[in-house]
Amino acid sequence: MRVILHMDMDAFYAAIEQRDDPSLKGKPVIVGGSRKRGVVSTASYEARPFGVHSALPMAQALRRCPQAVVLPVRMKHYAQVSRKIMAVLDSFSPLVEPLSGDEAFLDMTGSHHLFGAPDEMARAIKNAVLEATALAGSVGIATNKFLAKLASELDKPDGITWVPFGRERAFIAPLPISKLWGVGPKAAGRLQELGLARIGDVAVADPGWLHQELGSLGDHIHALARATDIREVVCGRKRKSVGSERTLENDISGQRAVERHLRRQCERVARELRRKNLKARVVRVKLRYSQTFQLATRDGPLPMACDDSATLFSTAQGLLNRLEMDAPIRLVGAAAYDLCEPGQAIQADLFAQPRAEKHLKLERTLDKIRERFGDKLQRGASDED
Ligand code: TTP
Ligand code: MG
Repeated sequence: MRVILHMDMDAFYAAIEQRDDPSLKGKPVIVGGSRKRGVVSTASYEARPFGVHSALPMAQALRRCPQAVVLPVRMKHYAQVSRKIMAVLDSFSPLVEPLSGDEAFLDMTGSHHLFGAPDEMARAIKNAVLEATALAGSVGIATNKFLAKLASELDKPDGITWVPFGRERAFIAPLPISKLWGVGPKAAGRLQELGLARIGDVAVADPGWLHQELGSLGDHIHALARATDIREVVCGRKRKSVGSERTLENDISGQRAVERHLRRQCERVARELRRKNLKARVVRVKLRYSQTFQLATRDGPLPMACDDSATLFSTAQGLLNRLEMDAPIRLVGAAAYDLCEPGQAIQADLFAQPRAEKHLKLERTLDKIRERFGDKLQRGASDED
């Protein structure tokens, strides 16, 4: 049995600002873009009861909470703090997987000899981070990544939630389906229509019917609702990814334009995956806003380990719902994570859909053509990683 811990810092950017300027402590603080046209990056817990949250247009945030102190994003500074946090986490386990600047998974299996029971481990880690950075975070502990991440959100801020081993399914059953990894607002609406409101409803639903109604998303959420998630914490080494992004000559905005660029980046990522003979289980979307220079990212699980652009793009497209697209955007990117070699990707074969297979064949043929004749179309784009 594994012991997986997920730590996520509380109101990360805003908490750093409050730490650096004690006169802001206890006050509603919003970090984000300009007052007129920007979006909220995050809000301190004092601002949240007013309905202020990440990705909300700043103008709206200020109508909801006019007394808030608004501060610009100091990305370099936050990145420095993030490195400190990760260094502390590294001292607790050789298996630490940062997910973003303020959160990471730790595989603590077998560490009870060193740090005691899981809740004591969590307390020790929180204390060490607090000592090093004067910042608080929340921790979830469980037997897999999905549950640990879900748990870390349940008692925010400054909480520890331990999902009792062996009682995982009962623990998550009453939670709303939106807590399932990969279920955005669109998918949540579809699930509601099917009469599935809570995680427990999905767990007891017939898997054949779920697949029929939802395709591979049905398989995916059925596994999660039954508290199974076999993804490993990616060990010590740097988390591998394949990414492609492009800084645009002219700013764009609006869903259609973003999707056009995103599709192109997904094609490039898929091609690189195939070249390296890898498949991915997670896709990430990246947008950088022109006015604030802020980078926003969203991750989502792929319905199966894959290396075709159609699957990457359809999942990436779903993630856009959770990003601001009306503000001017200067960069669009996609990246693939949780990489594995095709042999490891048993799920891909189980759930492979004929259409994806056909499309993949076509993409492989195109790869060969590009190998022989070069790819004039791609000139000018910049790669990452
Ligand atoms: P989160 O961990 O999602 O949020 P948070 O740490 O501010 O608050 P919570 O206590 O709920 O965890 O994101 C970490 C940082 O990433 C956040 O402080 C600001 C940045 N961010 C954005 O810039 N845009 C976004 O849309 C989100 C969600 C986060
Ligand atoms: Mg956080």
